Amino acid sequence: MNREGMADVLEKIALLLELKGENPFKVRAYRQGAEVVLAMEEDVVELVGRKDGLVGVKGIGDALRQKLHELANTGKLEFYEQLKEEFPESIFELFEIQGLGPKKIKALYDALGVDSLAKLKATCEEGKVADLPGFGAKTQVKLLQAMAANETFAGRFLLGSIGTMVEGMLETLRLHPEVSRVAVAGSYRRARETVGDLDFLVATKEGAVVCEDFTTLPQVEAVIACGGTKASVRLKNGMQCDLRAVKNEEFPFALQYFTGSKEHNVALRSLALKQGWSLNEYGLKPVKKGAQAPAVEEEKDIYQLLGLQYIEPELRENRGEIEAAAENALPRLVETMNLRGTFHNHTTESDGWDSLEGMVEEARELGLQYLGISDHSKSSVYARGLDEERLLEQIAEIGKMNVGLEGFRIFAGSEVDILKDGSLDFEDETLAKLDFCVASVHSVFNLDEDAMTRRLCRAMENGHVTMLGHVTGRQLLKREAYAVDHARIIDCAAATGTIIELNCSPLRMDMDWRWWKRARDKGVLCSINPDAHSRARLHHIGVGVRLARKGWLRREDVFNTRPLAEVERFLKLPKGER
Ligand code: DGT
Ligand code: CA
Ligand code: CA
Ligand code: ZN
Repeated sequence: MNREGMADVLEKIALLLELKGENPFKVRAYRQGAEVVLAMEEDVVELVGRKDGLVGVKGIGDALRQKLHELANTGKLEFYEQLKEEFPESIFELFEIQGLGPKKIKALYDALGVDSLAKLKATCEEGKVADLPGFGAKTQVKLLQAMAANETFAGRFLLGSIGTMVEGMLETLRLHPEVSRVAVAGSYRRARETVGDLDFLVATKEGAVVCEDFTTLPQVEAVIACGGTKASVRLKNGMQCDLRAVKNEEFPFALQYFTGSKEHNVALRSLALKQGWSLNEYGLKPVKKGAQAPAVEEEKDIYQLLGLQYIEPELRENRGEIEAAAENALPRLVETMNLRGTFHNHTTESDGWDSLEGMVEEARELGLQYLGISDHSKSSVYARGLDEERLLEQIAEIGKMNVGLEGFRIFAGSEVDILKDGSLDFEDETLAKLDFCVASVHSVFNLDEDAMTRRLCRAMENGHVTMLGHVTGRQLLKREAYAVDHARIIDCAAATGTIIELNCSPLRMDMDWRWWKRARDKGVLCSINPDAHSRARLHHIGVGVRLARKGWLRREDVFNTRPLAEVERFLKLPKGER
């Protein structure tokens, strides 16, 4: 059993225990175990196979260790098999529905025998869910909407969650002796926040061999098609995945074509036609007979011979990039290596899974110079939000820890709740004691657009609010954004000198990439924040950079590319003078 398989079993045990109403700490232990297994740097499969391999690993207690051991050695877990017997397999479908937690699922199951999506839908349509205590007509409508949303989202995956898998597949393909060039194209390469299918590309003389071997990769669950130039498979995580095998001289054209977007390609092809070239996925031909096509070895040669600057894949959405490239006016985009620190991170003080020490250790391993800690504030009770007293203790602890750190600084902050009227969860005198503050909405999502926009603007008008957190509260593939007027938010951020966060938790990617260019042009700074709830999730800053690039952001537009000394100076100044 591989790493993902083990984590999946632990995650499912957590769900079933929750459904049974078991002790929440026990539930949490399994969930955390799944996270640890996924994040471990060592070869966890090998470790688990050895008798004492996992002794002393943080987040994995004795009971969990024995269960993982059993899983690794027998491929099965008796405890899980018995637990599963108590429920039908289809019950897991219900956990995918927004607004349905274990408590509600249990009630539906006990009272109405709902044990699958199909049954839930039928039961809602019959109006029976409305009559159930604790549900009501409104909830019933919401559930129907959530099920409809699930159908529209079905089959897409989060960019931020598939990176390790994709890089692993690329790496294996690169090692193939018959392969000279490899790339992943499509929406993945363009850094769309969600990805439909994966489009791999190889240059080879032995297309049939490579296609055949591709279908035997460990990530593959089923083969859909396999021929001399193309293979199509379904991966274990449910994703569809194509491989196209082309000749070496076709590779740049295929890479350009299959990277897309379709809209970008259409515009590029019509530009080529105007210049006398017919461009497709195999090559470039003169429209008039007799003309000679120039040599193309790399993808960038195609742009160059059309008189364009090279257009980074993230920008290829036909949103002005071709016109800018023609005028030599493309921005030089921010890069991961430009980041010097990051803000908006949680610890075990609120709902994070790692201690302050652990988070700092990871940030230093990432090569950062500073880390902003912002645990939740008191109104976020579900997340064990800090009250004033606990916040002051945390500030003191951070202060003490900073003394011992060389060349690194922890910034003490708070992710302060924006209350319904736009006031904040802490008084100004408390906020004044912080190095920085992220203000976010975590409740009352159902205001109309104008009221929600005024609420966010009022928060930004507070002189202590350094940044606005996850602007729309969206959860990709799960929960729609709440209504906000982005243009007004950006204007207000510009007027008040408030930074806007690019929350790069894979589920969020919020503010959306389509708005960043406008923000940048109004002089609003972006902070690429992982909203990390564990040390492993600090690594999401990398995918955050890709979304920032997609939003046309340069190094100078991203606050956390600034070195520590500059950030310290910035945070000390009053908002209006920065
Ligand atoms: P996805 O998979 O839905 O996340 O989005 P993409 O962009 O990866 O789309 P996909 O996989 O259907 O196709 C990959 C690329 O191939 C696409 O970005 C552009 C190119 N392509 C596909 N169909 C067409 C087409 O009809 N016309 C043109 N010009 N390009 C196409
Ligand atoms: Ca695709
Ligand atoms: Ca495709
Ligand atoms: Zn938040």
